[in-house]
Amino acid sequence: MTEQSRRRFLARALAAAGALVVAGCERLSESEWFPKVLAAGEKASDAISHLVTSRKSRAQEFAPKDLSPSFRSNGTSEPNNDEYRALAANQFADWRLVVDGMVEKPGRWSLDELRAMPSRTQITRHDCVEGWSAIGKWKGTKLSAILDAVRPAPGARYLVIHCADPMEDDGTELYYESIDLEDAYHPQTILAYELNDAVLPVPNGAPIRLRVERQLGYKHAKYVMRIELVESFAGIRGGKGGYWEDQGYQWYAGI
Ligand SMILES: Nc1nc2c(c(=O)[nH]1)N[C@H]1C(S)=C(S)[C@@H](COP(=O)(O)O)O[C@H]1N2
Ligand SMILES: [Mo]
Repeated sequence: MTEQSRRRFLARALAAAGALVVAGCERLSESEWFPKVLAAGEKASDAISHLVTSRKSRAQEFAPKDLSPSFRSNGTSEPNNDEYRALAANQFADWRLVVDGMVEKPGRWSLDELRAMPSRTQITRHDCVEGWSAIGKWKGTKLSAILDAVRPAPGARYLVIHCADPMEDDGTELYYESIDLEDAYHPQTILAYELNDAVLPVPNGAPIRLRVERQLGYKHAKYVMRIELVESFAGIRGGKGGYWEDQGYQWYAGI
């Protein structure tokens, strides 16, 4: 390489790195938990390099010795909903997961059918914005397997996850969440039916709850009833893609 071409190469590399850092910083300022990462002593340079490779990377996994003594419940611990109570009374034998919207082949699955599909088991840390974390072992159906079965239609971009639990005493405002197709196909994204080697308890979201491990606690929808594929959130509840997002939380809650 001549000195001139070496300089041109360096200039281009620096410009590219600068753009990445700027992109990373935008994400940093949007991310509510970033101060927590700094507080935990992670070097900023590590955080930035993690951010720029982030969407395909995996969340950290842990060993059995790291498991929290118990996994607390947060938010709803028992949905105040007659339909849900009837399903729970029967160990969810009559519950069906409905997957519809922008798909070529809408589907319905019983809990036994979900248990027979490709699964993944992972020990991960759950981080809630309220300032607590817990490490738990989750087993569940790979969401990618469900998507392979329903075949998203061209134009489908998001999965809206509709839950059973009302957030108001009058029974309205059911909890809901959403993720994009990239996170839905991610290998660690599962519909969990087991926690710590036992049937998923009601306080933690029975019969199934989403685990989307690179994101914060509120994205991990419990009491999942229906998954709807959509092109945008327009016309869906507050239009921001989730119960907490409608109150101002970030839609993308992680790295
Ligand atoms: N349906 C539903 N999903 C939910 C919630 C909720 O209230 N209802 N709370 C969220 C929040 S803020 C957190 S931190 C986790 C808590 O999960 P856990 O009860 O298993 O600890 O669930 C998330 N998913
Ligand atoms: Mo949370």
